[in-house]
Amino acid sequence: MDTNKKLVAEKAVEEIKDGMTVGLGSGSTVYWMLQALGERVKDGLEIVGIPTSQKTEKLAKELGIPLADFSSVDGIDLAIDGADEVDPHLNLLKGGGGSLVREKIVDILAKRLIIIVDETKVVDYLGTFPLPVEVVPFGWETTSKRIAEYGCLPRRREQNGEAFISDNGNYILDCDFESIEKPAELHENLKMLVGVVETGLFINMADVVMVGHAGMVDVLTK
Ligand code: DER
Repeated sequence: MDTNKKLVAEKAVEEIKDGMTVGLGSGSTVYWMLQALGERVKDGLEIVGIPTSQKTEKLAKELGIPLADFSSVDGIDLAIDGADEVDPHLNLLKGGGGSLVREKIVDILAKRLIIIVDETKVVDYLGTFPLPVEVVPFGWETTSKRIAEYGCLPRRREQNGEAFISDNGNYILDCDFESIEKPAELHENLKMLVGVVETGLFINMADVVMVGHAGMVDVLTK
């Protein structure tokens, strides 16, 4: 049982107000956020959600959370998402769940981004967790070699013995950097490489990080 994840997820849902368009992140902490949001919708909360993955979309529908897409909304009031790592500057390493592209599209548009994690995600430097990079399948081997020149070992993510395919039809390379001292610079360098769609480095995007630990919630802001 993810006690601390459930606690922090329920705390974040308190920030959702009637009439909001809400970015719905992905992952196991967000799972608890959706459960709590579904209860509030049952009690009459009026919102629309923009899901960041097919998995989130499916669960939100099962919970009766009204959904919309970008054809019908022109802004996002609040996004709530998880992360794999959070550094002291609130920079994030994300993509462990393979949804980093849609997460970044939604999260960067949101007027306010709240990240929900348990204490295991708080680090001094990003990079202990392998950095996910989404790449176009065509020529991925050459893209991988270019990424490796920045000092990592890219591994194509597999699922059930086959290449993992993202919701966008791309591959994910998990890149072992061990420690990323300059995440903003690394993101810019990788993003420039042909074949790279997006990296899991979310730089200067989080407004608030809520950390669940020992039955309490710490609220971190920049
Ligand atoms: O892929 C992501 O960035 C997700 O938000 C996810 O990795 C968050 O981790 P969690 O499943 O521990 O909440």
